Amino acid sequence: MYNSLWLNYKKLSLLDESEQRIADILSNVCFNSYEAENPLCVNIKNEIDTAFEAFFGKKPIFSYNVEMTSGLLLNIIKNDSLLKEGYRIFSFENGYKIEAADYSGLLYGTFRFLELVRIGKLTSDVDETKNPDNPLRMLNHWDNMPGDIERGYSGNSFFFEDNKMMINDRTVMYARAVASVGINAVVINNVNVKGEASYLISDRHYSDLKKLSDILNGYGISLFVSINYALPLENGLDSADPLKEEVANWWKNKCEEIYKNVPNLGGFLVKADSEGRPGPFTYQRTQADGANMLARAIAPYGGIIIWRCFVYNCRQDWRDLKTDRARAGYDYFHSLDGEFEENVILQIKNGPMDFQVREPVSPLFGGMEHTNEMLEVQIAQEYTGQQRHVCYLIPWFKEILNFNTHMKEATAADILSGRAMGKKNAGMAAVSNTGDDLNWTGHDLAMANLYGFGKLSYDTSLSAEDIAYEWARLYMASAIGEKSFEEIKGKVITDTVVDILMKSWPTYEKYNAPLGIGWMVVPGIHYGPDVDGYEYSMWGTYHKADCKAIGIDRTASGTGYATQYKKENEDLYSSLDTCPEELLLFFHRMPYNYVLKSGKTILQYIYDTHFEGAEEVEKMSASWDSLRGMIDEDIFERVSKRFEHQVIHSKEWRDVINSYFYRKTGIEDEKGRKLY
Ligand code: GCW
Repeated sequence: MYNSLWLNYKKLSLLDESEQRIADILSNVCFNSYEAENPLCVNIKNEIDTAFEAFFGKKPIFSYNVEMTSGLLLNIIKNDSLLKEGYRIFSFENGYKIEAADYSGLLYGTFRFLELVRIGKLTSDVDETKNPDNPLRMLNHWDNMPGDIERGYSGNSFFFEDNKMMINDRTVMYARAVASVGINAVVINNVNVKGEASYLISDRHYSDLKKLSDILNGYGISLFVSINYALPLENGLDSADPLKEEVANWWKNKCEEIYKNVPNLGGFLVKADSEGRPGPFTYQRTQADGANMLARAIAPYGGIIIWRCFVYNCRQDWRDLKTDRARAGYDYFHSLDGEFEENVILQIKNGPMDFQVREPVSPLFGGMEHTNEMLEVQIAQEYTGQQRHVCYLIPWFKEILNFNTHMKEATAADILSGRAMGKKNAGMAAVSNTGDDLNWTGHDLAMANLYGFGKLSYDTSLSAEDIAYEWARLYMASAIGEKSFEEIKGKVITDTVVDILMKSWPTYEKYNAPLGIGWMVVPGIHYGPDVDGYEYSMWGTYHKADCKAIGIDRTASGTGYATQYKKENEDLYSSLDTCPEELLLFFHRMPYNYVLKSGKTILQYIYDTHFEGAEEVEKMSASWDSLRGMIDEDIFERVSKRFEHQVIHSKEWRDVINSYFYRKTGIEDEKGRKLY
């Protein structure tokens, strides 16, 4: 059982004349440049049929490749303003047109058109032209072939079960939904490639891969797989040394075999030399040696190697006070700038650590002028409440995109879109938050991250608020049935949901690890507070709190991490006057009595934000309660249950963190609130 996400079409109310006019116009559709054999064309037509049947109670009359002067007209055209996968939607006297330079663009235009109908924005002067900002807009699924999902918080995999692939109607629903927000590439298996997953690229699974790839291609999506770097070792070779000819040849043959069977495969995603995964370091080779060897093998087929920069020593001795894990990505990759093949893209996590609630943007953005780069964010909320706490991440992604790297004054968005360096292999990837739960994302409000990531990766200029509004309107306010938006108090619904979403990340941050320090989670599961959980471990994630101070000096006089940025940013972070306070403890070791700009000491700030955070969750929960009876009952109940938990769990966070610092310092809360 699964729902249709934000494609949950319902009959439209058609209350007034203008709505009736739209319905009349849309009863005729003319699809020019229609190719009956092209799956994209067939799917575009099906999308229109499905939606219009739901909206108006009947399918439209379709005509193909004829001159028509009214109705909805779809057309492939060539002009300067429409680029690859772009579209234009506009009205004319007797109808609407959707134009694009290719069929993917036409599909995106169609989905957007259907959204405009549903959110009441199909006005008579509509004119929307969009070209995607990012060439690759990708989801990374960490699904394991037995069916579980690494860091999965919404059930099991819908791609795999019992070491087999699953391809069914849910696969199609998935493809439709993610395509509708602009996703054009997916990796279906976990980057930790083990067991049967090593053999995903083998005879055992080729025919299923081909089948899946065909389905996805029909929605403009290319299929990628994660691979095991040491695969030659499992196939009779005694080495995976990237500079050995026999290894390179093995991969060449492998790629030939793969592409014979799955001709449209997008390429490979590789996690090498990280957290126990094999890689070129075993053979004293560089990350570029490894990536390039694979890149050459896959290049003849147009394939791409997406090589992750999440490389660090995960067996650090906590007594080693010099090594700073935050430095690792840059230290390993920076000197390789310009050495990667054109079909290699480095996939870089947004921050130097690991998806914490707050981190600076990785210095690799802006640190490698001659290398293809893409961003990796995580909408699976591993460290941000695991889809049990509401945490809408798009406002944060916006901050990341807007970060000025000071490399040619390019923002992160300029770089990962490829436009700053004139690259065509670039983009954004998100570790997916989907599973086989009925609502796909466990928490219904977590669905806004899936929708939002897609929308943002297509158009990085969208605001987090607008995205939240449109999602809330589609998923909750437009999906209740035949009543009009006004009648169902649609504005109350969308205002309430948007307000909750927009507050959720700042609130989560308040009761989590303070001021950019990160990592105060229960080791392994990464859920719930455990301030010292990782403090004496080998993972390199230390806050170093004692009775006087907390934080890491990462300036030039400390670990030197800050020096990995361009000078302007190094200065920004290194000076206490300019370092953004939310990152203070990431960059500086500070005494608890240091006074912040607000006039509060760090300690009092910690107490205050943790009390506030927990209070804000209660308020969000109450505001959700106010929607009882107004929205779909199942959605309402599911979210209410999650809020019940979040209210309790945010207090747990509050009390554990506050008590920790109270006990370290012995200093009372100025406001006399209960500390333990
Ligand atoms: O965040 C960490 C996770 C691991 C994950 C790793 C990675 C897939 O805890 O579960 O492994 O990052 O990104 O490779």
